[in-house]
Amino acid sequence: MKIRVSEEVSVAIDQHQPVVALESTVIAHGLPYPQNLETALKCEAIVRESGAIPATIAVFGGEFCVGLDREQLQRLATDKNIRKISRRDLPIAVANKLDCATTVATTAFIAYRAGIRIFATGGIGGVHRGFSADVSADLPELAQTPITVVCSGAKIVLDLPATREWLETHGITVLGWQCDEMPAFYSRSSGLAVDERVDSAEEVAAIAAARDGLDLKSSVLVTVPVPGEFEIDHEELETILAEALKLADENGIHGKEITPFLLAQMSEKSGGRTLGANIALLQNNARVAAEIAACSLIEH
Ligand code: PSU
Ligand code: MN
Repeated sequence: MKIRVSEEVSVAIDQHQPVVALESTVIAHGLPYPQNLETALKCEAIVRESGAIPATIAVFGGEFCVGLDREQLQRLATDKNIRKISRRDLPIAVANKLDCATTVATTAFIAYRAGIRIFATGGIGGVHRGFSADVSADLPELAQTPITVVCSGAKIVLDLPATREWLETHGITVLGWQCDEMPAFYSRSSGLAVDERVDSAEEVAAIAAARDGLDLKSSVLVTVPVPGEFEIDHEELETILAEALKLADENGIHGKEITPFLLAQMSEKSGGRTLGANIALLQNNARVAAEIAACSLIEH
Protein backbone atom coordinates (compact mmCIF):
# COMPACT_ATOMS: atom_id res chain seq x y z
CA MET A 1 0.00 0.00 0.00
CA LYS A 2 1.34 3.39 -0.94
CA ILE A 3 1.01 6.16 1.62
CA ARG A 4 2.28 9.68 0.99
CA VAL A 5 3.63 10.85 4.33
CA SER A 6 4.75 14.48 4.64
CA GLU A 7 8.43 15.10 5.30
CA GLU A 8 7.80 16.37 8.82
CA VAL A 9 5.56 13.45 9.84
CA SER A 10 7.86 10.93 8.20
CA VAL A 11 10.86 12.18 10.19
CA ALA A 12 8.81 12.21 13.40
CA ILE A 13 7.67 8.61 12.92
CA ASP A 14 11.19 7.41 12.08
CA GLN A 15 12.66 9.17 15.11
CA HIS A 16 9.89 7.90 17.42
CA GLN A 17 8.67 11.39 18.21
CA PRO A 18 5.04 11.72 19.36
CA VAL A 19 2.58 12.01 16.45
CA VAL A 20 -1.21 12.54 16.58
CA ALA A 21 -3.44 11.66 13.61
CA LEU A 22 -6.40 13.96 12.89
CA GLU A 23 -9.33 13.17 10.61
CA SER A 24 -10.70 15.17 7.71
CA THR A 25 -14.42 14.34 7.45
CA VAL A 26 -15.01 16.73 10.31
CA ILE A 27 -13.37 19.43 8.14
CA ALA A 28 -15.16 18.65 4.88
CA HIS A 29 -18.54 17.50 6.16
CA GLY A 30 -18.78 18.05 9.92
CA LEU A 31 -18.30 21.81 10.34
CA PRO A 32 -19.25 24.81 8.17
CA TYR A 33 -16.73 27.12 6.46
CA PRO A 34 -14.77 29.03 7.76
CA GLN A 35 -14.95 27.43 11.20
CA ASN A 36 -13.87 24.10 9.68
CA LEU A 37 -10.57 25.50 8.37
CA GLU A 38 -9.94 27.52 11.53
CA THR A 39 -10.57 24.45 13.69
CA ALA A 40 -8.35 22.20 11.57
CA LEU A 41 -5.49 24.70 11.87
CA LYS A 42 -6.13 25.27 15.57
CA CYS A 43 -6.17 21.52 16.34
CA GLU A 44 -2.83 21.15 14.57
CA ALA A 45 -1.43 24.11 16.53
CA ILE A 46 -2.67 22.65 19.83
CA VAL A 47 -1.03 19.30 19.07
CA ARG A 48 2.24 21.14 18.44
CA GLU A 49 1.97 23.27 21.60
CA SER A 50 1.39 20.05 23.54
CA GLY A 51 4.62 18.55 22.25
CA ALA A 52 3.55 16.33 19.36
CA ILE A 53 3.45 16.47 15.55
CA PRO A 54 0.00 16.66 13.93
CA ALA A 55 -0.78 14.37 10.98
CA THR A 56 -4.09 15.27 9.38
CA ILE A 57 -5.16 12.52 6.98
CA ALA A 58 -7.11 12.68 3.69
CA VAL A 59 -7.03 11.22 0.18
CA PHE A 60 -6.01 13.31 -2.85
CA GLY A 61 -6.04 11.91 -6.37
CA GLY A 62 -6.53 8.45 -4.86
CA GLU A 63 -3.35 8.78 -2.77
CA PHE A 64 -3.47 8.32 0.99
CA CYS A 65 -1.94 11.52 2.42
CA VAL A 66 -0.65 11.78 5.99
CA GLY A 67 0.32 15.29 7.08
CA LEU A 68 -1.35 17.96 4.95
CA ASP A 69 -0.24 21.41 3.86
CA ARG A 70 -2.35 24.54 4.19
CA GLU A 71 -3.58 24.36 0.60
CA GLN A 72 -4.84 20.80 1.09
CA LEU A 73 -6.64 21.80 4.30
CA GLN A 74 -8.17 24.75 2.45
CA ARG A 75 -9.44 22.43 -0.29
CA LEU A 76 -11.02 20.08 2.22
CA ALA A 77 -12.72 23.04 3.88
CA THR A 78 -14.12 24.61 0.71
CA ASP A 79 -14.40 22.09 -2.15
CA LYS A 80 -17.93 20.70 -2.37
CA ASN A 81 -16.77 17.68 -4.40
CA ILE A 82 -14.74 16.09 -1.63
CA ARG A 83 -16.17 12.62 -1.02
CA LYS A 84 -16.73 11.30 2.51
CA ILE A 85 -15.20 7.85 2.54
CA SER A 86 -15.47 4.90 4.84
CA ARG A 87 -13.79 1.47 4.50
CA ARG A 88 -16.06 0.30 1.69
CA ASP A 89 -15.07 3.29 -0.46
CA LEU A 90 -11.29 2.78 -0.22
CA PRO A 91 -10.91 0.68 -3.42
CA ILE A 92 -13.09 3.13 -5.36
CA ALA A 93 -11.14 6.13 -4.07
CA VAL A 94 -7.82 4.58 -5.11
CA ALA A 95 -8.89 3.17 -8.48
CA ASN A 96 -10.75 6.31 -9.54
CA LYS A 97 -8.13 8.69 -8.09
CA LEU A 98 -10.66 10.59 -6.01
CA ASP A 99 -10.25 13.48 -3.56
CA CYS A 100 -11.72 12.36 -0.25
CA ALA A 101 -12.18 13.20 3.41
CA THR A 102 -11.52 10.31 5.78
CA THR A 103 -13.92 9.30 8.55
CA VAL A 104 -12.82 7.76 11.84
CA ALA A 105 -12.80 4.35 10.10
CA THR A 106 -10.56 5.34 7.20
CA THR A 107 -8.38 7.71 9.23
CA ALA A 108 -7.67 4.88 11.69
CA PHE A 109 -7.02 2.49 8.80
CA ILE A 110 -4.47 4.82 7.16
CA ALA A 111 -2.90 6.12 10.40
CA TYR A 112 -2.20 2.64 11.68
CA ARG A 113 -0.59 1.56 8.42
CA ALA A 114 1.56 4.70 8.45
CA GLY A 115 2.86 3.77 11.91
CA ILE A 116 0.82 6.26 13.96
CA ARG A 117 -0.74 4.95 17.18
CA ILE A 118 -2.81 7.91 18.51
CA PHE A 119 -5.71 9.61 16.81
CA ALA A 120 -7.95 12.48 17.96
CA THR A 121 -11.47 13.19 16.73
CA GLY A 122 -14.75 14.71 17.92
CA GLY A 123 -17.24 11.88 18.15
CA ILE A 124 -17.13 8.42 16.65
CA GLY A 125 -19.93 6.99 14.53
CA GLY A 126 -22.12 4.27 15.99
CA VAL A 127 -25.53 2.64 15.94
CA HIS A 128 -28.16 5.03 14.57
CA ARG A 129 -31.41 5.82 16.37
CA GLY A 130 -34.59 4.26 15.03
CA PHE A 131 -32.83 2.23 12.34
CA SER A 132 -30.40 -0.04 14.16
CA ALA A 133 -29.27 -1.69 10.91
CA ASP A 134 -27.38 1.55 10.22
CA VAL A 135 -24.17 0.91 12.12
CA SER A 136 -21.21 3.14 11.29
CA ALA A 137 -18.20 1.36 9.81
CA ASP A 138 -16.24 3.27 12.46
CA LEU A 139 -17.19 0.57 14.98
CA PRO A 140 -15.84 -2.55 13.23
CA GLU A 141 -12.75 -0.58 12.23
CA LEU A 142 -12.05 0.26 15.87
CA ALA A 143 -12.55 -3.41 16.74
CA GLN A 144 -9.73 -4.43 14.40
CA THR A 145 -7.24 -1.55 14.68
CA PRO A 146 -4.94 -1.45 17.74
CA ILE A 147 -4.61 2.31 18.18
CA THR A 148 -5.72 4.81 20.83
CA VAL A 149 -8.64 7.00 19.77
CA VAL A 150 -9.40 10.15 21.77
CA CYS A 151 -13.00 11.37 21.36
CA SER A 152 -16.01 12.70 23.27
CA GLY A 153 -17.92 9.45 22.92
CA ALA A 154 -20.22 8.77 20.01
CA LYS A 155 -22.11 11.61 18.35
CA ILE A 156 -25.32 12.46 20.19
CA VAL A 157 -27.45 11.87 17.07
CA LEU A 158 -26.84 8.13 17.63
CA ASP A 159 -28.35 5.51 19.90
CA LEU A 160 -25.76 5.81 22.65
CA PRO A 161 -26.79 2.78 24.78
CA ALA A 162 -26.78 0.54 21.67
CA THR A 163 -23.40 1.96 20.62
CA ARG A 164 -22.02 1.36 24.12
CA GLU A 165 -23.17 -2.29 23.96
CA TRP A 166 -21.55 -2.73 20.55
CA LEU A 167 -18.20 -1.50 21.87
CA GLU A 168 -18.41 -3.92 24.79
CA THR A 169 -19.39 -6.92 22.65
CA HIS A 170 -16.51 -6.33 20.27
CA GLY A 171 -13.84 -5.88 22.90
CA ILE A 172 -13.10 -2.17 22.54
CA THR A 173 -11.74 -0.83 25.84
CA VAL A 174 -13.59 2.36 26.83
CA LEU A 175 -11.75 4.69 29.21
CA GLY A 176 -13.16 7.82 30.86
CA TRP A 177 -10.73 10.74 30.87
CA GLN A 178 -11.11 12.12 34.40
CA CYS A 179 -14.74 10.93 34.34
CA ASP A 180 -16.75 7.84 35.30
CA GLU A 181 -19.43 8.04 32.61
CA MET A 182 -19.01 7.96 28.88
CA PRO A 183 -19.57 11.54 27.66
CA ALA A 184 -22.47 12.21 25.29
CA PHE A 185 -20.67 14.45 22.77
CA TYR A 186 -22.16 17.92 23.53
CA SER A 187 -23.01 16.83 27.09
CA ARG A 188 -20.61 15.63 29.75
CA SER A 189 -22.57 12.59 30.89
CA SER A 190 -24.68 9.85 29.34
CA GLY A 191 -25.53 7.56 32.24
CA LEU A 192 -23.40 4.89 30.52
CA ALA A 193 -20.40 3.55 32.42
CA VAL A 194 -16.85 3.47 31.09
CA ASP A 195 -14.70 0.37 31.65
CA GLU A 196 -12.16 2.35 33.69
CA ARG A 197 -11.57 5.90 34.75
CA VAL A 198 -8.14 7.33 33.92
CA ASP A 199 -6.74 10.51 35.40
CA SER A 200 -3.45 10.81 33.55
CA ALA A 201 -1.85 10.25 30.16
CA GLU A 202 0.50 7.72 31.77
CA GLU A 203 -2.43 5.49 32.73
CA VAL A 204 -3.71 5.50 29.15
CA ALA A 205 -0.24 4.74 27.79
CA ALA A 206 0.12 1.80 30.20
CA ILE A 207 -3.26 0.34 29.18
CA ALA A 208 -2.48 0.68 25.46
CA ALA A 209 0.94 -0.91 26.00
CA ALA A 210 -0.71 -3.80 27.89
CA ARG A 211 -3.18 -4.22 25.02
CA ASP A 212 -0.23 -4.56 22.64
CA GLY A 213 1.51 -6.98 24.99
CA LEU A 214 -1.60 -9.16 24.92
CA ASP A 215 -1.63 -8.93 21.12
CA LEU A 216 -5.20 -7.65 21.18
CA LYS A 217 -6.19 -5.98 17.93
CA SER A 218 -8.84 -3.59 19.22
CA SER A 219 -8.65 0.15 19.85
CA VAL A 220 -8.51 1.78 23.24
CA LEU A 221 -11.16 4.51 23.22
CA VAL A 222 -10.37 7.45 25.51
CA THR A 223 -13.57 9.39 26.06
CA VAL A 224 -13.13 13.02 27.08
CA PRO A 225 -16.04 15.24 28.21
CA VAL A 226 -16.66 18.54 26.38
CA PRO A 227 -15.19 21.47 28.42
CA GLY A 228 -17.84 22.48 31.00
CA GLU A 229 -18.47 26.02 29.76
CA PHE A 230 -19.50 24.67 26.34
CA GLU A 231 -21.71 21.85 27.56
CA ILE A 232 -25.29 21.80 26.30
CA ASP A 233 -28.05 20.63 28.58
CA HIS A 234 -29.15 17.12 27.65
CA GLU A 235 -32.89 17.79 27.65
CA GLU A 236 -32.60 20.93 25.57
CA LEU A 237 -30.50 19.02 23.10
CA GLU A 238 -32.99 16.18 22.80
CA THR A 239 -35.73 18.65 21.82
CA ILE A 240 -33.58 20.13 19.08
CA LEU A 241 -32.46 16.70 17.93
CA ALA A 242 -36.03 15.38 17.74
CA GLU A 243 -36.92 18.19 15.32
CA ALA A 244 -33.79 17.54 13.25
CA LEU A 245 -34.49 13.79 13.08
CA LYS A 246 -38.07 14.49 11.96
CA LEU A 247 -36.82 16.79 9.22
CA ALA A 248 -34.28 14.20 8.05
CA ASP A 249 -37.03 11.61 7.84
CA GLU A 250 -39.37 13.92 5.91
CA ASN A 251 -36.59 14.73 3.44
CA GLY A 252 -35.56 11.09 3.00
CA ILE A 253 -32.00 11.78 4.19
CA HIS A 254 -30.07 8.63 5.03
CA GLY A 255 -26.72 6.85 4.67
CA LYS A 256 -23.61 9.00 4.88
CA GLU A 257 -25.64 12.21 4.51
CA ILE A 258 -27.51 11.75 7.78
CA THR A 259 -24.77 12.67 10.29
CA PRO A 260 -23.69 15.92 8.54
CA PHE A 261 -27.37 16.89 8.06
CA LEU A 262 -28.22 16.42 11.74
CA LEU A 263 -25.11 18.27 12.95
CA ALA A 264 -25.92 21.26 10.71
CA GLN A 265 -29.59 21.29 11.76
CA MET A 266 -28.72 21.21 15.45
CA SER A 267 -26.29 24.08 15.03
CA GLU A 268 -28.99 26.16 13.33
CA LYS A 269 -31.61 25.34 15.95
CA SER A 270 -29.27 26.05 18.88
CA GLY A 271 -28.10 29.42 17.58
CA GLY A 272 -24.65 27.96 16.91
CA ARG A 273 -24.12 26.62 20.42
CA THR A 274 -23.70 23.00 19.29
CA LEU A 275 -21.11 24.24 16.81
CA GLY A 276 -19.26 25.99 19.63
CA ALA A 277 -19.36 22.80 21.70
CA ASN A 278 -18.14 20.71 18.77
CA ILE A 279 -15.18 23.03 18.15
CA ALA A 280 -14.31 23.14 21.86
CA LEU A 281 -14.32 19.38 22.23
CA LEU A 282 -12.27 18.85 19.07
CA GLN A 283 -9.58 21.20 20.35
CA ASN A 284 -9.61 19.70 23.83
CA ASN A 285 -9.37 16.15 22.44
CA ALA A 286 -6.38 17.16 20.29
CA ARG A 287 -4.62 18.38 23.42
CA VAL A 288 -5.35 15.21 25.40
CA ALA A 289 -4.21 13.04 22.49
CA ALA A 290 -0.92 14.94 22.24
CA GLU A 291 -0.30 14.45 25.97
CA ILE A 292 -0.93 10.73 25.62
CA ALA A 293 1.30 10.52 22.54
CA ALA A 294 4.09 12.31 24.38
CA CYS A 295 4.19 9.81 27.24
CA SER A 296 3.39 6.72 25.18
CA LEU A 297 6.85 6.80 23.66
CA ILE A 298 8.49 6.87 27.07
CA GLU A 299 6.52 3.73 27.97
CA HIS A 300 7.86 1.73 25.05
N1 PSU B 1 -16.51 14.13 14.90
C1 PSU B 1 -17.10 15.33 14.80
N2 PSU B 1 -17.77 15.62 13.63
C2 PSU B 1 -17.82 14.71 12.59
C3 PSU B 1 -17.19 13.44 12.70
C4 PSU B 1 -16.55 13.20 13.90
O1 PSU B 1 -17.05 16.16 15.73
O2 PSU B 1 -18.43 15.01 11.56
C5 PSU B 1 -17.27 12.42 11.54
C6 PSU B 1 -16.22 11.33 11.72
O3 PSU B 1 -15.42 11.33 10.55
C7 PSU B 1 -17.00 10.04 11.83
C8 PSU B 1 -18.20 10.35 11.01
O4 PSU B 1 -16.27 8.94 11.34
O5 PSU B 1 -18.49 11.70 11.42
C9 PSU B 1 -19.31 9.33 11.22
O6 PSU B 1 -20.11 9.30 10.10
P1 PSU B 1 -21.16 8.10 9.86
O7 PSU B 1 -22.14 8.21 11.01
O8 PSU B 1 -21.79 8.41 8.51
O9 PSU B 1 -20.38 6.81 9.85
MN1 MN C 1 -24.30 4.72 8.23
